[in-house]
Parts: sequence; C-alpha cells; structure tokens
Amino acid sequence: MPDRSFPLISLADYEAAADGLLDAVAHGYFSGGAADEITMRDNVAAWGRIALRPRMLVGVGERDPGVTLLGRRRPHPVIIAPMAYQKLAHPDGELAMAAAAVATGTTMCLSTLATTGIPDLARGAPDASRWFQLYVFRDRGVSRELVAQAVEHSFEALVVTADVPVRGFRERDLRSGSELSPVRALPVSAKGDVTMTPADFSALIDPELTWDDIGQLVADSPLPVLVKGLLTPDDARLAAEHGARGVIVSNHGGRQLDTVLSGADALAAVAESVGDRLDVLVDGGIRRGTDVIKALALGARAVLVGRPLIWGLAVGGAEGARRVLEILLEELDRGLALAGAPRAQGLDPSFVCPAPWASAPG
Ligand code: FNR
Ligand code: LAC
Repeated sequence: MPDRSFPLISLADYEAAADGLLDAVAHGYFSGGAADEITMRDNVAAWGRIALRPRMLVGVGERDPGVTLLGRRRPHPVIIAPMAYQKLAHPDGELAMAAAAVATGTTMCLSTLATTGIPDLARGAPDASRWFQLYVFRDRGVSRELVAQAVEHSFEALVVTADVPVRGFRERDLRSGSELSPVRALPVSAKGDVTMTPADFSALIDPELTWDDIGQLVADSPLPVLVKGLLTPDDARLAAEHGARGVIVSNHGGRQLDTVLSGADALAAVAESVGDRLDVLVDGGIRRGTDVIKALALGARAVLVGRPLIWGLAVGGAEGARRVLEILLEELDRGLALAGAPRAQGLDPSFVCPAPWASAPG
C-alpha cells in the first residue's frame, strides 16, 4: 500500500485518502447520491441518532460475532454490497474485492454491472463466498442467462434490486460527466462485455418489474432470492408472500429517491413485521462497528457495506479493501465486548434507544 502521511485507522480515514486518489469522474460516481443528497448524508447520521444501552458484568472474554443467514452459519454479519464498475476504483476491481472477502470471511455480492464477469470472478476467487445482484433487464433472456451463470458458478444467493426502475437523478454525475462516460462492463449481454455509459446501462433495466416477476424468479431459481431496496413493512410482507428468503432494507446509498428514510430509520418496522418469516438485512451509512451492533439490535441479521470498500480498493487494492473490513470487524468485536453482548446473535432491541442528543434543541 502506498505510504501515507497519516495512519489509516478508521473508515473515514480511507474516505479521505481515496478522495485524493480517484479522478473527478470516478470520485463523483462512487461518492455521490441523488439530487440534494439529503438521504445520502442522513444514512450516516441516522446511526448516530441511535444510542446504545450496554449491559455490564456479563462476561465477555469469549466473543462470537457469528450469525445465521439464509440458514447458514457465517463468521460475522458484514457483507460487501453490490457496487458497479469497481475497476474504476482500482485496476484489479472485483477480483481484489473478492480477495478481501476471502481474507476476512466476508460474503461478497457481485453487481450485474460489474467490470468482472461471473465466470471470471468464480475462477479468480474460487474460495470467495459470493452472491449475485440481479438487475432484471427488459431483455429477460439476459437475466435468465445471468441467473444460469450464477448457478453454474456456485453463487449462493440472488439479490434482486428493486429500487432502480429508473436511474436516480445524480447531479454530481451530470456535472462530472460520469453519467455519460463510457465504461466497459459486463455481462449485460451473454455475448460478453459491452462498453456503454452508466446512463445507457441503467436504461436496460425493466421499469415494469413487479412482484409477479419476483414470484416467477423464486419459482425458477434454485438459489435463495433476496429483494434489495425496500423501506416499508408492506413491501417486506409482499416479499415474504412471493417467496423471497430475505429483504435488504436499503435506499441504494441515497442514490435513487432523495429524502426517503434511511435504512437505520426504516429497519425496525420491517423487522418487527416480517422478522420471523425472512432474513432482514440493512445497508446505508454503516461506517462503525457500533452501527453494525445497532442494526443487529434492531432486528437485522446482517449488514451490507458499500462505499468504504471502494475507498479501501482505491487506496490499496485488495489489501486496502481487506483492511477496511478488518477495521470494521475489529470495531465490531470491541463494541460487542463493551456493549455486554458477547454473542452478536444475542443482541435485541433492549440494547438501543433513540439518542437524547438527536432531539435536543439545536
Ligand atoms: C451502489 N449500489 C448498488 N446496488 C445494487 O443493487 N447494484 C449496483 O450495481 C449498485 N451499484 C452501486 C455503485 C456505487 C458506486 C454505490 C456507492 C452503490 C448500492 C449499494 O449496494 C448499497 O445499497 C449502498 O452503497 C449502501 O450504502 P453505503 O454503505 O455506500 O452508504
Ligand atoms: C448505481 C447503480 C449502478 O447506483 O446501481 O450506480
């Protein structure tokens, strides 16, 4: 990793370091959100509006961050969120991300708009626990082909993203030119990779997708299906009724509809309404081990982390992304000890409350 004049000890340090390394187009694409970016900022702020209620003297010498997800034991609850175009952050792109995943026992979710294809990821990182994020295109033949490839190459789950019927209004991308800069991404056609602008890629996505399509996908796919991008209990119930195994409470990192609720604020109601029927996950603004603890306390089984992994990748390729995960997992371990919750699965809503400082007069 390059020498730095300051030590990188937090995820925010990686953000600052990456700022100086990425060109304006890539930086704008990775760090931006929709419209006024109110939701994007609030995703981070919302975890800070939740206070922890630690327990003492419970014996925390032995700690277990492990969780059960989709019926399988995982060493910890952190998952790498699907993010498009990772080679714009580092030439090793998704393969470096997968190496970081292997090194830390993390599951990685590969985007449909990845710059590394499904077979290449599986060949390059055969030991990586991997999920595939599916954008359903107007051309359903492409989606069927992608699902078949994910099955053939031992991906463990399909994550269908529901919150991009059309692309969010990304002002930074319009200003930086990234919206219209061609990227070579993949496997949008079964024939191989294609060079297109992000705006053109998004236009391939079918805005007519409905719950019936989710039901059909569940029926056709041998892999468990999670629906990503829901914010309401009603939608989570529909996901359960249509056979999904999980939902990811998410606003797409604040990149789609601005001024929607943060994942942190939307989570509890979803978990309360469907928590025993499917696995509830959450993302958006997770930057500290304590954020992970709060998510689990509010009913999530796992969390997805997005941009900080891109910053790690930009700073140091696989090693940088690995270090970002290690920092977060170290913070989680310390947080579990200090919160008096030695087993991550033992967290429940009694460990959190609304923070008094959040409602204090300004
Ligand atoms: C994303 N996200 C995303 N989601 C998805 O389902 N498919 C995708 O291809 C992408 N691409 C993508 C690119 C970039 C640059 C970002 C930042 C995000 C959304 C992502 O999976 C996740 O929901 C958020 O990034 C989580 O928020 P944080 O951790 O970035 O705050
Ligand atoms: C994004 C799309 C690709 O957020 O999901 O940029």
